[in-house]
Amino acid sequence: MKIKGLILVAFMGLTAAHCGDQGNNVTASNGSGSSALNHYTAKLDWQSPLAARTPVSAKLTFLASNGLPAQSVSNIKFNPWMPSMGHGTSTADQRITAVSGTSNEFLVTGIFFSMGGDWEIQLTATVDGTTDQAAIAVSVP
Ligand SMILES: [Cu+2]
Repeated sequence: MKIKGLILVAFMGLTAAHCGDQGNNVTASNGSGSSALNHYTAKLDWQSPLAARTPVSAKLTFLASNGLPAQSVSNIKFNPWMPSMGHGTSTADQRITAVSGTSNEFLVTGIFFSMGGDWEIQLTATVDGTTDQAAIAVSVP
């Protein structure tokens, strides 16, 4: 499932230039998504301006259905997917680490969008004992 449609990313040219295109006023598009069973809500806070072909990081926060912080979260799968084109991207450099002192916050580093456009993060996680999926829309400039 996770590697379905995975495309191999050409690593040439990965050190993409500073485009320096400040004129766009592009800000990180933070977002959230509810799980399919409404068992949890996942919120994404991008830690830096979103960009294609450059590793980016996000804080991922899980709330229980009552809006309170989830008490336990495990088995997180974080899969960037581009619905309009039916492909994912490399997740080889992704790392998910728990934010210490919390039960429901994680830092996801090394997220690599292989191209700009409309993506979604397809999440799977076991939250307070129940495994469920959520999707969070992401617009990558
Ligand atoms: Cu695409």
